[in-house]
Amino acid sequence: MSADHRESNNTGAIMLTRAPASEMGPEAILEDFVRYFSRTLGRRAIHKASPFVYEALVYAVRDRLMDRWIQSTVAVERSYQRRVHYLSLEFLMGRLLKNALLNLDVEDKSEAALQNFGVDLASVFESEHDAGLGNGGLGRLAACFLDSCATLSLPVIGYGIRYEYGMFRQRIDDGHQIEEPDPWLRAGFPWEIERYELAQTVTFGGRKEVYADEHGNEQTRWVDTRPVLAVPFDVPIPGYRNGIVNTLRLWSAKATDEFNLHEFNAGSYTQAVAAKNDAENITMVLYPNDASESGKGLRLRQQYFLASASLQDSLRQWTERHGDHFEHFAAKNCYQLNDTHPAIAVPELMRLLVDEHGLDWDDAWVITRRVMAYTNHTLLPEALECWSVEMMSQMLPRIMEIVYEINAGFLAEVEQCWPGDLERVGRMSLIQEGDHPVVRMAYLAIVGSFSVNGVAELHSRLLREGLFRDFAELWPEKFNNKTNGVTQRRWLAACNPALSGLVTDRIGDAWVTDLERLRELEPLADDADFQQRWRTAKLAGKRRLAALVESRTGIALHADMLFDVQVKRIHEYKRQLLNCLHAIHLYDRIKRGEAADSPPRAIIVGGKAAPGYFMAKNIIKFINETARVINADPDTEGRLRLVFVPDYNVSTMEVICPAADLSAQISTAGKEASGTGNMKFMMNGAVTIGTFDGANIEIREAVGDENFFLFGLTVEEIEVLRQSYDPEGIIRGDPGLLRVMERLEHGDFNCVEAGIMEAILHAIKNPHDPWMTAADFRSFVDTQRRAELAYLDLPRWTRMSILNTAASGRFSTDRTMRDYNREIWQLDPVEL
Ligand code: 26Q
Repeated sequence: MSADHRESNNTGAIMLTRAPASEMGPEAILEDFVRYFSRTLGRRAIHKASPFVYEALVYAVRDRLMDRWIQSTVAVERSYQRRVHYLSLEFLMGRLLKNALLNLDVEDKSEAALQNFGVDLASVFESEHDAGLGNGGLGRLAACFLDSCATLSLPVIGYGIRYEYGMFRQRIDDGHQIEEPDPWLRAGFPWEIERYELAQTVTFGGRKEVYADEHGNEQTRWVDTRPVLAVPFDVPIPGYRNGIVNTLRLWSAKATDEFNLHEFNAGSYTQAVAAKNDAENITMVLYPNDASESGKGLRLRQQYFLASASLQDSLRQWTERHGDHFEHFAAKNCYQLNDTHPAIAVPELMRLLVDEHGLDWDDAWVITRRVMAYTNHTLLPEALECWSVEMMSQMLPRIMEIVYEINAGFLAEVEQCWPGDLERVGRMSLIQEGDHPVVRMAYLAIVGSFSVNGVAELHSRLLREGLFRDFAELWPEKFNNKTNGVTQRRWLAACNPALSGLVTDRIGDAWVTDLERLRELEPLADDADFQQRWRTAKLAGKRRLAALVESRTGIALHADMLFDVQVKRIHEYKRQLLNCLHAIHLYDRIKRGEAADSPPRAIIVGGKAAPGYFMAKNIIKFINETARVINADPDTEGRLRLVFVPDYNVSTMEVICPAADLSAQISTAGKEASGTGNMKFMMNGAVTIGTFDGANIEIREAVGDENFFLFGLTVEEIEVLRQSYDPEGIIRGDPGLLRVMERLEHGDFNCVEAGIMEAILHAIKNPHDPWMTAADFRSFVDTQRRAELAYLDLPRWTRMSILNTAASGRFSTDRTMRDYNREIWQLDPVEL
């Protein structure tokens, strides 16, 4: 090994500063691949269906990341630069191989290497299991952020949980959603590296004991605590062709040896084993975002486990260098909290600084408030996290004590600002009093941080004016907006070879790291030859989706149909119900012989319902029953299809988004924080039919009103109408909606199961329907009509499609990360 690969440190160890570099040529990749396949994995038969082909290729690719990974890590350590720790309970990574090959620029070489065995790379990609460590938008956003930070050379480390079971897999059985576990680690996860030597201990429970220290001073300590070991598994995050590899560090829970021994010595072997299970259960399963799951103790344990392990890990790195001197800590560290899920990091950092590192409360509080930053992802008041004081006191007594102390100091600040305003003090308290007092985690996050951001302009404004109004009045400077984005490396370059190939052919490939360059497509929007190629590329995407739909549902779609797509988690506020009512309306038109001038249309819906969300599961059943009737009616042949795509996930979206013509973003105004699927569709040339909500507004601004189908009430109109909302009156006054309701009541789409149709009908007719589905029906139907007429005019539609892609530059997470960096993080790029 050459001398520049090593150096000694003060422990006498020889430190590797770089791993031996692996060659990037096809021959070298081939050689490594074969060696891993035969010598490491011990397999002989190389064929298309072998899972070991995937595994051996990952090892060969990982070797090629390793050198850069070490160098990137060393560069950050050496330069002593400021870093960001992105704390998130979810990282919805999906598959990693294709993106790693793209970012390393070795896709063609790997393809060539495998060709020697008659194995095509595409089938190897398909054999990779999704890393489904997230529910939806929030989790996928974290994954896109990591890709962009690595590409921008920003020193950001992701901290998350290595769940044994990711997001459940969805099966549709007789129209119902059935959840199945996702044992994604069963065949191993070849990207990760276990770093047992960096394990941390996280402690739960315990009680306070007062004792006298060596000077006779009264001190407190915590005894009878239950320790759990947090073992990190590192996943490499390569930047796009820039030599940077960042880290995603996922924590896994293991019972500690002391713990077991303690129980064992007390004579209870079975209790010791049960306790081991208890500890290791912490990272067993990802919670599906679920109203019925809120308040569950295991979820709080997950949150604390992540927060404590991650903070300890970063404090370990600090004290290794600086000892217990924290003067410059806040200048060099920032923790971005992905929603309130990891917000318990606020009191935990206080505990670590005060109890473990001997700082004064006031010094520790100054530091904490300078390092924490909080991102909010929801406007639904019922979705704001609260934890019962009783549970927190039991599970984390010292943390609860610290929350009380933070609250006391904070309420004194409020009192000083608004003397005598007791109502305000009650409103703003971190503790909501009552029979069952709870800790309001969002307030804790706001009080304990220097930055609070929403994820789209409208959302951030509504946070300031509504949900967090009191706090925005107190600290206007804390509140800011960071509009979401998506990474174009995955969501255009990798998932849509036809369209991205065409784009690169015309304007070069600079858009891959500078998405605003897509604007250069604008002059081509009316170019007949380019339009023809554009349509051909879109058709390729549509054929691919048609094949996927046929294989999963047996339903055949034609690529010339208008692909009208709504995929996202199933939730009432997202109004999949409204979409289904429109499908029934179109069916009704066909049955009445009124639809002769409509283009053939495929309405494609997909998404998972939280297992305990009764109404969301009803909606899935309702869509499937409606689809069954529509698709079986010979009158709809070649004209209308309604499909529910089972098991919507990241890799399914990679097939869906290139195929969409129309992107349905139809949430009740003021309810969707941002949306990010809307951006993936736009980037791939879909036109949006959308409400005045979330990032739809910014999408419309970017592309222009003539290339966007806006419909529905605004936030203000919704709030006014709510006072006098009369859905039955609306139904009576709208012959189209009336016919749809009559068909439903008449049992045309009868769900045999009792209660489902009743629940659907009641939801629509309820004057207190929070989502006001009936209110937007007419506007939605009329706007859908405008959209289908536009689709019939091929040059016009193609122009709109091109202009949507061309205007999508703003919605790259590269831009989002630059915004975070400029206004919150202030990081310097890593220099190798
Ligand atoms: C709550 C309680 C118990 C267990 C889990 C949860 C839980 C889990 C996940 C609550 C919420 C989530 C996820 C929320 C989410 O994905 N929000 C979406 O975030 C996107 C990224 O900012 C936005 O674009 C979407 O508008 C927003 O809905």
